[in-house]
Amino acid sequence: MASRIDRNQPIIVCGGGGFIGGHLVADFLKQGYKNVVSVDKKPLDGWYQVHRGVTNLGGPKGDLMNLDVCRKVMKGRAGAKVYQLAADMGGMGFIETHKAECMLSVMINTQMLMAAKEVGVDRFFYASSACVYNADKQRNANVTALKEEDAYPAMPEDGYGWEKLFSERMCRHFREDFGTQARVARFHNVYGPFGTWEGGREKAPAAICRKVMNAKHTGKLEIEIWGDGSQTRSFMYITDCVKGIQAITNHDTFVEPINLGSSELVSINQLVSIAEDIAGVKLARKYKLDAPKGVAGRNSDNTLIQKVFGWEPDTRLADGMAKTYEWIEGEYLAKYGSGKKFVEFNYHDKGHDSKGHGKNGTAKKPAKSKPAGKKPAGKKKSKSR
Ligand code: NAD
Ligand code: GDC
Repeated sequence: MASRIDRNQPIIVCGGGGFIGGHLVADFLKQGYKNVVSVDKKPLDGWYQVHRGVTNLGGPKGDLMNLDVCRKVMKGRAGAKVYQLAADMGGMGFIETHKAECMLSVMINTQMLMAAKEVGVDRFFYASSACVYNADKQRNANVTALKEEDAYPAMPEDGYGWEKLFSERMCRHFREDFGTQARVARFHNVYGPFGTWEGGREKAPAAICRKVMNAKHTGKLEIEIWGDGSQTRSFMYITDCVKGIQAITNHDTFVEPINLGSSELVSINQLVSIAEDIAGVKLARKYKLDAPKGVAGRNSDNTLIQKVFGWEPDTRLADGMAKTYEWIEGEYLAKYGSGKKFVEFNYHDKGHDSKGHGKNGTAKKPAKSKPAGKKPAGKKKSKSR
């Protein structure tokens, strides 16, 4: 059972200047939604995608750490669908070194829930994470895929995972106590074009693409891999994520947190091989054993999403990585040319990445407005970071 489709219904995407939010906005425009609001604390020139035909609230007008801003965003938008993706987050290099900043995202979640409750919304979607799962279930690279019940007893990822688990509970209690129709998905590592690929917040798929292309373009045919490369993950392509978010949000009766992730388990070494094949290079591998590693193994058990939705994310990793590599290469070449100027980010250097900017220059050059539903730009057109 899915809620009625009304293309005049207000759609509010919090974190719309970010990776997943930007794609979600694009998808609503493609479907013909007329009343879409995209909110992000970054000024518009820092957004990955800025879409025409949308109310774009960036900078201080989009800073959801401020309750007044949350209320202004919701004002006059009773009956909206709210997609809460705004968070201060990143890959392992960021979340292991910025625990307090990750936990402060609780303010965004709390205040957006309060503002949504005050006006009355149709749905409140919350983007949780596989980082909520109990660490004891992820101690082996040959991991048993995580089922939804494996979040308890609670022993999530320190900092970021605790915040996500707490905010999941808050969604539940707002639903039970106040009737706010909250829905929660636990994303497993999402990748694709128009996401962070440098600066310290990037996750493994984008980082590995960048490192491989940097080796290729500089001719220094080696790669530094964090950990020993045997750690395993599953990676979900962005289009699958966007589809899943909407299915979960629109469901009338299924309200519990649910996995949204691929079940194609790979080691980080295999991920590197995929990127090497795309680039047509073979690199000498150096392993940095003291780098942030996170859990030894993590995979998504998709039994529940298959049962309830008759579907699961299914883009093959090699296909999604080829599209991701192509987009990042366009960005990389536009910014660094031959790649000789590129300096790898040091994840211990907190001063640099708290704004998502790396050593390679602070000015992100974002894409100008892209028409709704336009495919991610290729090498020449895209200017986003
Ligand atoms: P992202 O960093 O690209 O996007 C998040 C956006 O939130 C950023 O643009 C940021 O500027 C914005 N933001 C931060 N603080 C804000 C504030 N105070 N007010 C308004 N906007 C603010 O990240 P993403 O990959 O698009 O992730 C979206 C959501 O999905 C996040 O909640 C994240 O925790 C969750 N998630 C993502 C992944 C993944 O692999 N990408 C995995 C699990 C969960
Ligand atoms: O950063 P991430 O993709 O996050 O890292 C996956 C694995 O890849 C880690 O073991 C990491 O050490 C390894 N790795 C090897 N080299 C590199 O250059 C690199 N950069 C990065 N980033 N990793 C490298 C993520 C969280 C997210 C989110 C998802 C949910 O954890 O960071 O915020 O919530 O999980 O699934 P990962 O998968 O550990």
